[in-house]
Amino acid sequence: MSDFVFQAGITGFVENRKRYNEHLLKVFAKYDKDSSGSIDLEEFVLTIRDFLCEMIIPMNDSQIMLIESIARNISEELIAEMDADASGDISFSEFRTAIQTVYKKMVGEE
Ligand SMILES: [Ca+2]
Repeated sequence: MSDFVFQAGITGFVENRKRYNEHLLKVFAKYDKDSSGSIDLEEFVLTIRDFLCEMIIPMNDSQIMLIESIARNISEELIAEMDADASGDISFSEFRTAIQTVYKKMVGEE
């Protein structure tokens, strides 16, 4: 199920921006668990955890715990960075930027 996020990262680098946007809106809605229209820290931790699990594929519980802790660090950092109005959560456009930032870090592309 987390391949949604992974595909979002991949699709971000192809030409079809409209399709990417529609796809990412679905991802956003999926992780906006309380349908508040924004992603808060806990929702974002889940997003990033799934994203990392797609790319790294944990082999055991301690790796899963490590990924969760990394996901939390990344999420806190990114939300602080993206959240211009300090509301504690991120909008769709902030979310899109955040996903692309994580993806670029993971694949080492600029
Ligand atoms: Ca929410």
